[in-house]
Amino acid sequence: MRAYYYKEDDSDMCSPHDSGTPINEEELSRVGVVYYQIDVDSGMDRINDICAERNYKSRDIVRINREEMHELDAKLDVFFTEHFHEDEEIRLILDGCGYFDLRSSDDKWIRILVEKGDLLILPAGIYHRFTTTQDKRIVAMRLFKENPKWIAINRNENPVHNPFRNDYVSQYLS
Ligand code: KMT
Ligand code: NI
Repeated sequence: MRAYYYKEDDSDMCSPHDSGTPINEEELSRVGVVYYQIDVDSGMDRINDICAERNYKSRDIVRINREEMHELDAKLDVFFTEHFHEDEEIRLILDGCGYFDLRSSDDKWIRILVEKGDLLILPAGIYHRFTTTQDKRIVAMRLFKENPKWIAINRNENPVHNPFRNDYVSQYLS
């Protein structure tokens, strides 16, 4: 995992956009983001423990690559549209790399490079987006609590009136 402020430039979304200004785990925790490093080759014990502690009851695997994902570029455009969820977004990277971009407390983009062994937990209500690195290949385990509200609420110009977003704002941004 490596986090830094995102630099706006003309390169495509899958290029690094590295401003050179790093962000540490403590700063991430201030916007509610939790990170664990997992040794994914040494079995599932550690991940099972985290799931038990945090009440994650189900999981599945998403494989993003040109061969296995229908209309890969269209899917990536959807993932890269700024949104939030009413549940945590929990991803354990099993192979490949990707970028999670999320909003800092002053509404700048923070880019997080994730790779094998990174477990990233985005809190409910945080605005974020996802893309792969330029090779467009990543395998990730998605972890869920029971019955997650798995919709993406896209950002637009109007303020949202959503209790989950409001809870996030009052817990982390006020
Ligand atoms: C999401 O919700 O953005 C995804 O599932 C993207 C792939 S997870 C690395
Ligand atoms: Ni999301």
